[in-house]
Amino acid sequence: MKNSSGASQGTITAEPEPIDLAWSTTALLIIDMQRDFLEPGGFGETLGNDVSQLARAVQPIGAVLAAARDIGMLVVHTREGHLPDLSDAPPAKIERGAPRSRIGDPGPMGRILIRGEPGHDIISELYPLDSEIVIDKPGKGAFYATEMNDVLTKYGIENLLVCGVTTEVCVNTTVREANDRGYRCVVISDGCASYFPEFHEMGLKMIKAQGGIFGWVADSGAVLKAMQMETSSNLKAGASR
Ligand code: C5J
Repeated sequence: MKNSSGASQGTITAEPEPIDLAWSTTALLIIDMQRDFLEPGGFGETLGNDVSQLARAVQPIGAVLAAARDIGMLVVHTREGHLPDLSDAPPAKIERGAPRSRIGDPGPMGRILIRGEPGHDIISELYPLDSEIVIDKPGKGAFYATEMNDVLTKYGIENLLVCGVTTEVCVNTTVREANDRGYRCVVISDGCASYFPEFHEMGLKMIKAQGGIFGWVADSGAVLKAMQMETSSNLKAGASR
């Protein structure tokens, strides 16, 4: 479907209301689908979490990622982590709580939450293509101390399809700041997960409440339906990236 300026767009059935998105100004943003959060022995587990809670988001993200690749949509992956010398890790973050191991300590997947270690990498099912953008972030939000806004601006991005982990931490922090920066965010409900199912539910409710105070929420089926009405040739023909 084309909008009034001739750009390919789709309508996503979302809450609190449907939203029309032009695909050429939309990016898929996949937050922190890293081994450190999803696999035993990583950062998430050292905090006492049941990491199996996050597995349910992998298949829905994989389906949307495949559709995004098919239509040539910009894909951005993020990874939370720190430099090996921990110079970008505030003591307040490292010292917090009583985890089994702290950030920077050795673990079965290398040093916990450290860039370049196996645990910091993205899970194999969602591994980025060389052509996709990977942004390393030291914080929970994807804009703090990163090149995120410059990258999105460079590609003319106005809308974000957001998924990843965890719903109430890195996804919510990122969406809140993206919203303040003027991006329309559609959060993919089943493409997000939390160690705490009730926080996942509330995290999504907080985004879509009050007329969509931070953005929209749609499930992967609704996003895929809107994207699959686009043909690869439509977007690829108009794409300059
Ligand atoms: C957390 C994240 N939960 N990616 N990080 O520490 O949500």
